[in-house]
Amino acid sequence: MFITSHALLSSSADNVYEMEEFLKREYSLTKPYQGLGSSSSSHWDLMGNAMVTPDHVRLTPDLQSRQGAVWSRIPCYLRDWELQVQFKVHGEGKKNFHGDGVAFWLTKERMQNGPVFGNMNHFTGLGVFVDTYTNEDKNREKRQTGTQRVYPYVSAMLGNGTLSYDHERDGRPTEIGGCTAMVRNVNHDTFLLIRYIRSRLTIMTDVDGHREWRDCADISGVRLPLGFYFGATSITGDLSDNHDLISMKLYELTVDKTKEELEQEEEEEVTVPRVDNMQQFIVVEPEEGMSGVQYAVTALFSLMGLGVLAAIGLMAYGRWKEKSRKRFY
Ligand SMILES: [Ca+2]
Repeated sequence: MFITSHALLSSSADNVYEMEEFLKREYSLTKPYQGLGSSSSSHWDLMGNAMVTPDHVRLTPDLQSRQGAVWSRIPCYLRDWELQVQFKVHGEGKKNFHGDGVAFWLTKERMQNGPVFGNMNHFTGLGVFVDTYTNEDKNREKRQTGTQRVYPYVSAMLGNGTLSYDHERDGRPTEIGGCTAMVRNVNHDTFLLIRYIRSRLTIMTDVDGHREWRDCADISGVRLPLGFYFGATSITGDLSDNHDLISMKLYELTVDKTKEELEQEEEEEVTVPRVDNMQQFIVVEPEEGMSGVQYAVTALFSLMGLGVLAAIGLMAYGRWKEKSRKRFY
């Protein structure tokens, strides 16, 4: 695979500016957010409680029951791209008393209110969630996995219009990849990178102030239709936080493709998002339960153990019987 050196350079946050020539301004949202929310010349729409300040777009303030969003007005027809997001989550709430997080989208639908981080459920396309509040029943998780996932947690979901985001389980049944990312109330800048090359979705984070991308998720065979919209949304409920979007920068990635590959792309026009390997829709929780083989081996040893116990029991019974006979005669 060949991608331009500029694209490779983007693996380091320090080299962000090396890629300026590939920056697609029509899909990017950067300071000073010219005309956003008012002017018809803006490429973005503002929604709900979202507010523009000189330094950021505040999707929600640190107040209960708010939701806000920004949505691109222009459908994206780029096949290979990289989205670099700078954002900030901060608030007064103590640990575990803040929420709910922020989400970044590339979807067929736009400007919809809803329960999935401020966007509609049953969406069509890609959602990348920065979930700051654990809804999953902690006892159940501990019982099932022996461990507990640490939040904030970044996760990706590919919606096909019918898949439902399970809020009570933090979207685990539909998660295709993710990682922990300590993004809240930190003094340094926090970034998220979503890269889509050759149907491979890579997510990286830069949240610990080292200015280095860290692997978060890597899923191949992700089929996304063209013509979807980028967006960012956020929601607060009983618990709240400031969810600030500082920038969304979209870069076009130049990928050298063979003639066959190009022809295939043309022929196999994707209309509904999907992941080739459906196994990837299953949440990987290695500690959970036992695999088939483990189960069989365990069952075998259990049976053997029972057999040995039974043999010992029979022998003991036999001897006891013999003894009691001896006592009688
Ligand atoms: Ca959650």
